[in-house]
Amino acid sequence: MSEGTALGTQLAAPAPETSFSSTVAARIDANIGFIYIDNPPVNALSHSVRSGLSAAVRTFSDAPGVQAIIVIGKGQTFPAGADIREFGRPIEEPALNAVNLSIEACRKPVIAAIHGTALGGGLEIALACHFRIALASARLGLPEVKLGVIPGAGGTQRLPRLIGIEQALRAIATSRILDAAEALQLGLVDAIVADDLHAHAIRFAQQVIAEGRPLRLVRDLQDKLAPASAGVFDEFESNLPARLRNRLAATRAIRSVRNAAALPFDEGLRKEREYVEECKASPQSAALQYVFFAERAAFKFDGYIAGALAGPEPLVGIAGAGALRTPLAAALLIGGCRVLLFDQNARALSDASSAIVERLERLSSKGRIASRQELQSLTAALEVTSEAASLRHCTAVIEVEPDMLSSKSAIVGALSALVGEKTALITTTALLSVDEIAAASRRPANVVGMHFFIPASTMRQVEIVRTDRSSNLAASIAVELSRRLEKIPVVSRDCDGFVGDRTLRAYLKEAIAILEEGVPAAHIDAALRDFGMAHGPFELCDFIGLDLAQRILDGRSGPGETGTKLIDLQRAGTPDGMPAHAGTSIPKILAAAIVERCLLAAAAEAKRLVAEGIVSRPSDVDIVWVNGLGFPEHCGGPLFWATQTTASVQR
Ligand code: T1G
Repeated sequence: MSEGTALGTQLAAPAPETSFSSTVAARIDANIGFIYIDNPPVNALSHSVRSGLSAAVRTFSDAPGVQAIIVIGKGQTFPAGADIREFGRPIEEPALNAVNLSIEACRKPVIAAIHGTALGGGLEIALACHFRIALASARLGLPEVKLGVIPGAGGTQRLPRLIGIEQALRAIATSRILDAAEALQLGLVDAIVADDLHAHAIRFAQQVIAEGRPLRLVRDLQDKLAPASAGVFDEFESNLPARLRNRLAATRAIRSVRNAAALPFDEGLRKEREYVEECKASPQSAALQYVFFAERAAFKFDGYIAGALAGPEPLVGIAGAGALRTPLAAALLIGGCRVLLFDQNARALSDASSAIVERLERLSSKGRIASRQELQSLTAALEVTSEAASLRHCTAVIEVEPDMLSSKSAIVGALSALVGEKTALITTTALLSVDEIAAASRRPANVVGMHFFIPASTMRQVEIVRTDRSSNLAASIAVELSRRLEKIPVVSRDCDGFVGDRTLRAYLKEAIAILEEGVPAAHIDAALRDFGMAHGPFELCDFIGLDLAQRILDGRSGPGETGTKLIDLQRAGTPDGMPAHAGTSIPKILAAAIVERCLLAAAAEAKRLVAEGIVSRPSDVDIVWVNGLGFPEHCGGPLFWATQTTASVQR
């Protein structure tokens, strides 16, 4: 099979399909048995899929006319993993492991035809097959560690046998997803095809039959398991990224891959199962699965209009000269939007346009943009204008003026006279009242806020701030733009600090209170960092800049008489004169008390936000902390964490 060639095969009229369960059907086409998995939206491997797949393989295995079997997903993807919604329940037989062992033991070639995202248990099915072909656009991975578990159907034993120990460690312990080209290069798939997966799968199967190719059982492959020294695993574990350092599932994934090199296959499989059960019972897996569903729930709000971002390439205007202009324009272009850059000053417009193209070129050199051709098409989607009237064609116009009420009100007021009746007019304020900015608009219903957490280029969180008059359409457009920007939106009403800064304020005030009781800032930072926060509270103030941190702390009313001056704290250093943020070890009981006080203060403020209707669900606050404020994902967020600790959140 030559990959990438468009080799069509005219199919005879297909034979009727036979149902093996509510989500698995099969049919015989000439000498090939097709098994279709049809469990939208992602072909998750719920019980009906496992039982239907098992029955179909057994049937075709015994069918005399069938010489090869093809497993293929209907809809958007090959199975994307176990059904996470079944995790909390006892496994109904057949377990996926058993299904995979039956596929592997089949005496006829079983071929996985992969498109979309073959993830988790889906990839494990493909690994149990004798051959694998994939569409060039497919992605493959074992991201179970993101859910606090490890691959539990042979992935940690079979993947290393196909791609080697070190590549398998990266894929499993850090949930690294491979594109089809890399999968081919590593030997994870046998061929990739440009299109028409169905026809190519038939062609591949006929070749295997014609050549009498011996079945390739991954479990029997040993050559890539070259004895890996213990140092490889220890070094890999010590170099895990910070977010995985305290992650039980990452350590168990490494241990299970280590077993692949050290133990017989069936023994390694048995140990893998033990680790899965241990991880499933851990609080971390509960928290990570909570975050998984919370992030998806956040995209929906009462009144959400699906498809609000009209068309595949919506035109998004950007107006204003703030620092957000370049990264936002580049991200919108990469997200498939056309961008209309507006500036009345021709020179400023030219400079801004050049800055955006340079950023795209930098991203391209880092591999974020796949090819020169894609870079050219992204650059071509950037339009510039000094004619304000051109903005009326935009689905959304985003102002990126510096965060001052005068400049934001002026630009929103001016733009509101220009944009179309259904255009979302988005203000990117971090600290100002969206209500007040919208008051300057002739069309307040069009106005919503988008607060990007800094650095905007890396933080996944964005707050969509609705005023009482924001239309559902404007809010829905902003949510859909978040998806194009690969960000997680949380829809908030307007209040001082929205969701993140308001709860961060409570957290910082508690940290300052502890400092004023005589605990050094370095101790407070160390306690929260050891808990898993990306930064301690005072480190965070340094990271975002003391000026912004002070404005967050003071709120919209500005510095009160009793307001603490962070700059004074910094100048004073810590009471015992230690350099702030020095490495330090503090008594565990003190560290626990510091963590509890600071996080319970944030949790209490989060409960007030929910009670006031600022957000529609508690999990929205949690994912703002996880994706915007560096809270450890495997603890779920301050509210989830508070319900898991013994302490009461009542304050
Ligand atoms: N189980 C149940 N529901 C799932 C699901 C899953 N595995 N994956 C997605 N959904 C739901 C999701 O909640 C949403 O529902 C809808 O599908 C669309 O998802 C045995 C134990 C596949 C890349 O970790 O990464 O296999 O909100 O909005 O952006 O060893 O979903 O519409 O009601 O994310 O196109 C391993 C998790 C599982 C993959 C698609 N697999 N999913 O992204 O859509 S553990 C994963 C994803 C496992 C084995 C182990 C993404 C996606 P609703 P979406 P998307």
